[in-house]
Amino acid sequence: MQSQSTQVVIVGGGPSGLLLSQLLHRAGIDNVVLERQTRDYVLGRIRAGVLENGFVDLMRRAGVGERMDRDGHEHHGFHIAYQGRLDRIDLAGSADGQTVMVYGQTEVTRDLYAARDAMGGKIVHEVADVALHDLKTDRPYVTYDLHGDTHRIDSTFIVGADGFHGVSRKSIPADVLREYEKVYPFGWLGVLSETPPAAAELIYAQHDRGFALCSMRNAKLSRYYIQVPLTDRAEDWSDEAFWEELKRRLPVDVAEGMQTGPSIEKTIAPLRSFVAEPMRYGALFLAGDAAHIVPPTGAKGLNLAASDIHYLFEGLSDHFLRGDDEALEGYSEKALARVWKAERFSWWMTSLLHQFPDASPADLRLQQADLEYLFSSDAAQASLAENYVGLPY
Ligand code: RFL
Ligand code: PHB
Repeated sequence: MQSQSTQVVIVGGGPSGLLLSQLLHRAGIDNVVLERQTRDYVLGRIRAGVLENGFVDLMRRAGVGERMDRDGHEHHGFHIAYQGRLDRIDLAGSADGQTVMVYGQTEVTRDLYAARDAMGGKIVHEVADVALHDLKTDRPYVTYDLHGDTHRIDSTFIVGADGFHGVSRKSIPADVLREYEKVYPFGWLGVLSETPPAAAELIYAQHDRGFALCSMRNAKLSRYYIQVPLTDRAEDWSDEAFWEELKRRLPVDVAEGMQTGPSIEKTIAPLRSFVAEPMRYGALFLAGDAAHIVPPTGAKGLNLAASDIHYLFEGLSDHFLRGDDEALEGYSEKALARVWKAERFSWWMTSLLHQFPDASPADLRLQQADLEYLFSSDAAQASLAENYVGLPY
């Protein structure tokens, strides 16, 4: 067994883990990131595309904002299409001038890896059988296998940033952990294509055939999603079938004007609302998808990971640099208060825009009234905008 020690072990080298690692390192706090996959695998995941201001600020604070500020696109609004109409949510006008940044999770992760490399950050890839030990003591440790050898790292704290399927949350005893879950009866089929975006701003479409979303990564790269039954398989959807179905769900002029091309990625993601409480167990702190999942409709998943990391970084730096544990003690409560509000928003936006297979005629009329209310009320639009740009930390 090979042993080492550090101040914080971070399980998971996705955006949450890497961002925390970078912030801690810059504050002089030693840490090691353990990642199950290869770097190429992590960078191959096409996920989030819309960043809140809070995330953007945190990237800058971590010294990794340069490429994002240069290549990211600030969006002042987005569209909602329904019943042949295309209405705009004016984010900047409704939410005190606040906007969002369109910059892909792949690029965020790439920038974070580059920054970690430049500072000599310790990231161990392809670890297997990660196990957390003695979490209720002040001498916790982590063991893992790497290429057949067993390793041990002793630390003061362990951060579980290992996503929904990670080992960290499962290390909290069942009689301590409370899990809240809502599974939706559909998924999103997503396609990435090297074509110009259908429109300058995102379009969320509510349609009798199901939800659709037109998003983008840059002027030459588009990202589209359509709601599909959970029984569908991505490989059964040809590119032609995807484009045809997408266009049927969009306003005619958008559909007629858009460019299509070969897909360079095509996957189906199930939709789920999930929260695990508490987000701390002894020396273990959960962050990001390890603790909570939102359906992607409000673009909140990665952004919630960022607010967790913000609170956790404050707590850990106060502990190590000032000997003050107040922020760390309050981490779970503070993070969860913001998490539940984002859960509410993502559930609401999902309910507003999707077709639910078991919806009654009354449900459909209520959904329609919700949309009509939204576009007849400045207050309702301001509420949507306030949540979309991100509630304050
Ligand atoms: P991740 O990205 O899942 O990273 C966790 C990492 O932990 C590793 N891991 C382990 N490592 C060691 N030992 C183990 N036992 C391990 N088990 C797992 C994994 O390999 C992985 O590298 O979680 P993190 O860092 O918390 O980041 C969360 C975000 O990835 C996620 O919330 C977003 O992608 C959600 N999301 C969106 N969020 C937004 O804010 N805006 C969006 O526009 C948006 N769009 C989306 C999305 C997610 C989507 N999918 C596919 C779920 C669109 C989609 C389609
Ligand atoms: C994306 O571009 O991948 C994206 C954008 C907005 C969402 C979800 C995903 O709500």
